[in-house]
Parts: sequence; C-alpha cells; structure tokens
Amino acid sequence: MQLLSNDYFANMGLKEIRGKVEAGERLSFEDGVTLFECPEPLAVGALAHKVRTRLHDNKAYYVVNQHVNYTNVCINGCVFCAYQREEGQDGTFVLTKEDILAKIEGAALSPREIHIVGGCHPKLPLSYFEDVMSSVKDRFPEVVLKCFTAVEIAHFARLENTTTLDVLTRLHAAGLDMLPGGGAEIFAESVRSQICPRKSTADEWLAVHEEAHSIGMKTNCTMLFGHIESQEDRLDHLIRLRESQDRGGGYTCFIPLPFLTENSQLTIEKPLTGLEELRTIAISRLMLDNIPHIKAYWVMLGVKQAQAALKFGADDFDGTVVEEKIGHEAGATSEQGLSHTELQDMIRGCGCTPVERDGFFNEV
Ligand code: V47
Ligand code: SF4
Repeated sequence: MQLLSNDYFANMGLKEIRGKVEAGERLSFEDGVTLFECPEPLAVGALAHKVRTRLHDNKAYYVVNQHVNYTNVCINGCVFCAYQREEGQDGTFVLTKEDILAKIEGAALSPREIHIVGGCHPKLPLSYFEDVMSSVKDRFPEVVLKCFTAVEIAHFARLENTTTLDVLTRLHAAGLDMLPGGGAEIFAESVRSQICPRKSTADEWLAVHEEAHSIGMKTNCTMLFGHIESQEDRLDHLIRLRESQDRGGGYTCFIPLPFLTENSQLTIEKPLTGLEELRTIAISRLMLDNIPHIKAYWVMLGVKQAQAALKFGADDFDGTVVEEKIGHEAGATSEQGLSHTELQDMIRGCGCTPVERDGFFNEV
C-alpha cells in the first residue's frame, strides 16, 4: 500500500534516499546527515518502517528472559552511570553463584535467555565467571546465556593477565553463548574521553566483538545517545558498527539507548524529545543495512515509546526482564518486568503480530 506519495518524499528532500531505500542500496554518511536534518521525522520513520517491514513483515519479536546484575562495584566510574559504586561504598553488592541461581529459580519463569552483566569489579577472578556460566548452564541447559559486555571481557583479561580471546574462549567453553551489546556508548574519542574515559576504547570494544564472532559467537551492539554527542557522532558510530559487521557478520541486534538523566554526574543542556528518539531509531534501521534486528528496549524507552518505535524501524520488544537496575537507577519509570501476556498485548496494541523468540532470535 502506498501511504505517502513520491511528492511528499521529494518535498522533504528525501527523493534520492528514498530511491536508495527502495533499491536496497547502502546509505552514506551524508545521507544520514540529510535524514537528521529532514524537517519531518515522520518521513524518516516511514522509510525505516518500509525497511523493517521488508525484513520482518508485521512481526514484533519478544523473549522470555531474565536480567541478573552480579555486582554494582565498578572501577570505571563512567560519568553518565547511575548504577556503579566504588568498592567499600554504601549500597554495594556482589552476588555469589548461589545467589544468581536462587534469583533465576525464584523467578520461576523458564527463561529462554539470561542476561548477566555487572560493573568491572577489581577482584572477582575469571574462575568465578566460569563457575557461574557452567552452573547456570547445568541447571538450565536450554537457556541462551547472553552475558558480559566487551568492556567486562577486556577487564577480566587485564585482571587475569591474558588476552581477550583467551577469556572469550574460556567463558564460551564454560557455557557463555553470546555477548550483550553494552559498553559501546559512543565511539567518537572526543565524546568517550569525556563520558567514560577509563572504559575500553572504541577499537577495543569492536575488537572483542570481532573476536567473539571469529569463534562462532553471536553478539549484540548498542549506542547510548542524547547526551553530549552530535548527530555526526551518532552516524560515525552506526557506520563503524556497519563496517565491523561487514568484517565478521556476528551482530544479531542493535539496541539504541536514550540517555536517562537521573542520578548522573553528566548534566546535559537539552534533553531529547520523544520524536528525536524515534528519528534516531529510524536512522539506525536505515544505516545498519547488515544488522537484522533493531530492539525497542522498553525498559529505557518506556513501554509507550517502545510501542511507537515498532513503527519507526524497530522489530524487537526485548523481554520479560524481571529485574532491571541500570536504567532504573538512572530514573527509568518503566516496570521492573513485564509478563509474557503483557508483552503480547503491548505488541498487539500497536498493530504488530507478537512472535516469541529465543536468545538467538530463532522463533519458538
Ligand atoms: O552499556 C548506562 C547504558 C547499557 C545509562 O544486548 C544507560 O540485548 C541510558 O547494553 N541511561 C547496558 N542508558 C544495557 C545494555 C542492554 C540492555 C538490554 C539488552 C541488551 C542486549 C543490552 O546501558 C550500558 C550503557 O550504554 N546505560 N547508564 C543511562 N543513564
Ligand atoms: Fe562501570 Fe558500566 Fe557503569 Fe561504566 S557504565 S561505570 S563500566 S557499570
């Protein structure tokens, strides 16, 4: 069905980009600038929706999953992060393997995916993480273990005085299936040096993901936006991910994360509007022509905005989650978790067909 006329896109200055989108051609950095400058976010959204529909029809995926954070102690002190604490500070925690298993069993969810991440703790040895992976896999053999950001993998390697490839190989052998997308933030060094100066560099983050791909692991990727970065920085980030995917092909899903401002040391002049969030999600869909899925992460977006995102290029609604700390410490107003039925109702509520998936995006 032709909802918007050729003239409409031409009047919006998007005639050429529309032609490329129709032909499945790659968009350039300059095309991305045009999309950010287009006076009408709905026109950008319509193009992204076209691509999303071509790839996934009217489906919106969701997963029965559970998040577990093993510690909030972190040596990195990223300026934007409301979650981390210094060792010895009030309110710190470190979960034992038994605590982690008890949390998963306590939720009584039969999850298909378990997402385990934490701060970069100065003392936890790699053997702790290997033990957690093998114990969770023993107890839940069917589950996809999506754990540890590239930043954590690089941290474990430094503590253990070994390579990131060695860490990945050992954790993979212990049961780790894939890496989540966190820690990418914004790749541009001028921004990274201000918001997360002690974190792995962009090149380190990309190298860890490409190493994971080289040993057959899938990974996700993210972008934290709406803080001090420019639109050009966002495009640079998306293009670096696209180039990385061209080299290895192991990214499954991209998660655009709008910056939540509460309890953060990072003050920003102009918070994002809802439409700017949606435009950025749409541009992500259009630029990342080689990454199959775009996640509308309801925890950070809020459920209503996540529903709208399903019409602006996103095709995945993430999952039940159960307990979330990183976004909620930063002021997320969403629930802690959603039920299977709530996820289906929310997806149906915006006119999409809910499709349950596993951690690898296989339909179940
Ligand atoms: O890397 C931290 C971000 C990320 C804030 O791979 C913030 O399926 C907004 O990566 N406002 C962790 N964002 C979350 C993440 C993730 C979540 C769900 C699914 C997957 C996946 C990955 O959260 C961090 C950082 O970029 N973050 N603080 C904040 N104040
Ligand atoms: Fe640590 Fe991650 Fe927070 Fe940075 S974002 S301070 S690495 S927990």
